Amino acid sequence: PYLPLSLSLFCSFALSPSTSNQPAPAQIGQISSIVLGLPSVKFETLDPDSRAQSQHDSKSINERKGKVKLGQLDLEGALIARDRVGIQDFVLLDAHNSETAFLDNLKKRFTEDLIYVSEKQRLISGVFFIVIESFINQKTSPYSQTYIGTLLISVNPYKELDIYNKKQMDLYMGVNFFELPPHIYALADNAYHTMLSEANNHFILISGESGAGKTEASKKILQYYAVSCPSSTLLDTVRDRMLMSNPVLEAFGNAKTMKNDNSSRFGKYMDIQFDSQGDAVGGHILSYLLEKSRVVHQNHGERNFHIFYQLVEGGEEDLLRHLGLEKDTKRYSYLVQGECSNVSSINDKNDWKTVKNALSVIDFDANDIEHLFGIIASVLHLGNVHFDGDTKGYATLNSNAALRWVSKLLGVHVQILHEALTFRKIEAKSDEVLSPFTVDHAIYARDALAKAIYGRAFTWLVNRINESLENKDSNRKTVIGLLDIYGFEVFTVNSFEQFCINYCNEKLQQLFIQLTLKSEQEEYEAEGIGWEPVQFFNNKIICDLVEEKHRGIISVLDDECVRPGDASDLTFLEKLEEKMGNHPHFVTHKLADKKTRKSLERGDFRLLHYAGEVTYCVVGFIDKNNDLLYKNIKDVMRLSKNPIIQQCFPGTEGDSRRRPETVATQFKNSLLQLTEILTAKDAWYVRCLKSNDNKQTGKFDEVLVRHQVKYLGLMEHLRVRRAGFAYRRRYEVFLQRYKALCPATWPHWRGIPADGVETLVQHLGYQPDEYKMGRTKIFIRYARTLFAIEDAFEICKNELATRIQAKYKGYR
Ligand code: AOV
Ligand code: MG
Repeated sequence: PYLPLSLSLFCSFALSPSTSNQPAPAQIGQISSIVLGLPSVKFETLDPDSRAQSQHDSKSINERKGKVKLGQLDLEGALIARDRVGIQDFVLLDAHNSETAFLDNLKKRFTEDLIYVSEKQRLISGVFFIVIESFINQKTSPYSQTYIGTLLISVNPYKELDIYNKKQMDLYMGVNFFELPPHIYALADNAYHTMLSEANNHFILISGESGAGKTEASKKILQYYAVSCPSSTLLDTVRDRMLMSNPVLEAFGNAKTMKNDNSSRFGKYMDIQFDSQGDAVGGHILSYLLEKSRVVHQNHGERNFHIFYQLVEGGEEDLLRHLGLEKDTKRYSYLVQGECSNVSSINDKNDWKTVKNALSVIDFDANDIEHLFGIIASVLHLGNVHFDGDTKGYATLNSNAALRWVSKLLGVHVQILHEALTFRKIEAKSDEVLSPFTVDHAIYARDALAKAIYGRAFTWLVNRINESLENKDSNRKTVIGLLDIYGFEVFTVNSFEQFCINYCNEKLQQLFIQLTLKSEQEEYEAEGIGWEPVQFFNNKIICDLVEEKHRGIISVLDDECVRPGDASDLTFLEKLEEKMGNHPHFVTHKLADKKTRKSLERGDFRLLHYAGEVTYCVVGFIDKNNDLLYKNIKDVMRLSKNPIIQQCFPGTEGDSRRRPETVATQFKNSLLQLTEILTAKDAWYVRCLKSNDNKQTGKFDEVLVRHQVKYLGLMEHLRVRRAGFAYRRRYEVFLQRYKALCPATWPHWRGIPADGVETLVQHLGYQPDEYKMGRTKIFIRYARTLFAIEDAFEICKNELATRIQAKYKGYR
């Protein structure tokens, strides 16, 4: 409905003046020369007493030169400083295609606590233009974007930097990406303003390996929106809830691993919804495959999910008594396997307070909290249910105390629970037969129940948070989606969980390649632009290896999961060997050459991922993929008096005769949906790099960073960016916007639009290397070129406005 109005507004505004109002070419030249000089050094010209003072980049410069003044371009000083602090816009690196220059620059900046580097090719266009363009130029393919998404690189400093505060937020608010040093706030702010002006949806893809800083980056972005978007009392509630969802989900979904003390063990995609005024009005979270196995087993040096320790360490005495818990994590079997309950970087007591407070902000009442922590405590008690073998080797309960607590907290009858954990119910014709469990079977059933309870409670929690973030107002909303998922990880022993996590990272890398390297180059080709292709490693081959229908690893695994008879982890491995044979990214002990064989066990398979080799141990693949819970245990849970458990185990579950989808297939499908969600939006990328493997402050491990730069495809991205075009527009759209800048195209161009554009850019004095004429679009190489023409357009518009105002003055 607003489109015709905007169109007519624009037309009446732009079409009324005469041609004499255009800025002369000299004026445009002047503007472009100012702009041309600035991109890499502009920040160095800021006033040390105002904006620049709190900037790290500018601080170093001020210390060095001490005489930089606002508006004065002290180029010499800026360049000296630039040598020391590196270049913030990596597209402008002098020794462009060199990986070493790229790394040197990262290191130089890292040493100065400048952890961000970005490209500054993106421009924000006026709203009228965008509205008209979306009217004329409907998107035809999901990848046909006007810009490749902007990319920000960050290197984990492993120390608190004083660059995340209100003062810094204020500094970046509404400022063009060009104008200040790169920062996560700059990216957040530009995504926000582009979303507002273009009235479309965006997403920020945060990627990098485990411990690289993705979760921290996503929190900073969310905080930025919470603090800097316009505010009203009502919306403050939504905003607080959005912010507070973070500590809650981290408590339940993060854990200490060998890579990261606060490692995300689930994937998270969060839509932040904004109304047309730019107010954050709601949110929605999608969660991906929680690593449930951690509930019952942790490797040495790792912990269970934070919430268990927070509850035991921080829980109030009354609460603990009510839950039957003791204030000692060592008393719980599910918490002691990693032998590292206490971690110096984690304060469970304080975190408990934060989580409790957060839950109340999210609108959890006392009942919710009682039932939720009842479940958490029941898992701990369940871990302490131990079994002995009777004379026939069947499982008997070692002591009833723990089981009684489980039954109390879950609101199920103790005897029925006891039976479900020690017998399996087999339905034979019209009869039911109870078959006793061996000790191993009973342990398996107990652990399966603990995982199911925790996993389902986690899903319930996400749904409950979503209810509290929901915006029921049906007004038009646009969203910025934030994706923070578990990063690529390689441990000493890698299992089904790492397989899923690393597959997910392959998919995200594939998306990045599709959206930046591939479609970009394909567009140049389609438009007939002379283009020297930039070669890159396309990891589609690995994605296919994992997910292809009937042939991929997941498909082979699923087949083995349903095959009656002797199916086992080892037969799964044999099937893989048959199917994958000589795939270049797959190897096993049997298939390997003599040299490689030494590093592989017989039960392993190795994948050559985009980010490196990972050896997976097949033990547990079938079980974890099936994720079975005995029917009688489900039946018991359905009788629970705990309202959360009732919702988690609905009566209707299992009614269908169809076999439920396996874990890997569900995950594959959810990633497919995620890709669809993302490709319908405009992209912004944060690529997080890990500075070293020891979480050490200030250490820049060149080998490690170089490896990440390589596998993330950053050099290839840079090459496409340098040789490519910052901006492209269909001829008719470009002409429509800028025609007032040339007498020959104003007020109407009678010929074909491409000729009109050629005439226009000739008039503006564009040099041949600045642009290319494609089949349907003009391609402009440098952002600065467009920056100049935009400035000229602004001047032109302002002059017109002044004239119109002068003309109609006195009419009232
Ligand atoms: P991740 O999300 O990428 O790993 P995190 O965001 O949890 O990694 O970062 C790991 C740790 O690095 C944090 O706990 C901080 O100590 C430190 N860190 C990261 N970014 C910053 C920053 N900008 N400033 C200061 N310290 C930082 V994983 O969730 O494991 O893939 O599954
Ligand atoms: Mg994380």
